[in-house]
Amino acid sequence: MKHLQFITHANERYNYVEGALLALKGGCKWIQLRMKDATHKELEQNIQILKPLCLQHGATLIVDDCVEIARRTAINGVHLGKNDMDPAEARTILGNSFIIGGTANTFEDIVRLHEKGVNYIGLGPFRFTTTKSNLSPILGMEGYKDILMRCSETGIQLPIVAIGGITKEDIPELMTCGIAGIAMSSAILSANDPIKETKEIMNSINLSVI
Ligand code: 3NM
Repeated sequence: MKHLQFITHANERYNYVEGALLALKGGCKWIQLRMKDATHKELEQNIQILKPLCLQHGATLIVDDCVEIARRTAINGVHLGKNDMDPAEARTILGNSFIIGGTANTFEDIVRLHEKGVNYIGLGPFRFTTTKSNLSPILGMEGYKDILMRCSETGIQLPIVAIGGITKEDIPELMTCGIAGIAMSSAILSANDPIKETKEIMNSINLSVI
């Protein structure tokens, strides 16, 4: 599992591809192309730009929600939210060589996604964020500790990535909960120097790995 996942978002300074490129230049090895309101054509155009860039930087590229586009563009995989395609159906379409991730907010979500054969879980939100609409209930540090404990008690070994309003300062304590990595968007894109911020985040995650 790569420890930092960058979630694309457009703001007043950067479009989706520019933001992703800054994260890649900062050493991030995992990009999730998330463009909630985009057409399939716009998504595919951005994939055509990002795919070679990710390859050059040795990074994994996955797309949010669109299983068919992941298959057709032969990127690394897809991330499925709660209202997206059933992960078991996605597995039938994509086979075992694609990565399939799933969004969870509770321990029960994780058990269900585990049974459906996802490769990793995005567990969140850690705190309030405006990057995603229709947020699930906020978990906070205690939520992660409790859910990760229950995973370990039941022997669920899926990599779990924390997401939602996370900043660099949260990383050391979050990593002690037993998560495999951190997914971030606005903390990187709103930093004065997103490349430097990404480097510092990567360092902080690496230092926290037990
Ligand atoms: N999913 P930021 S929170 C894409 O809770 C996404 O499942 C979430 O961006 C969840 O780091 C979120 O700017 C947004 O908060 C992550």
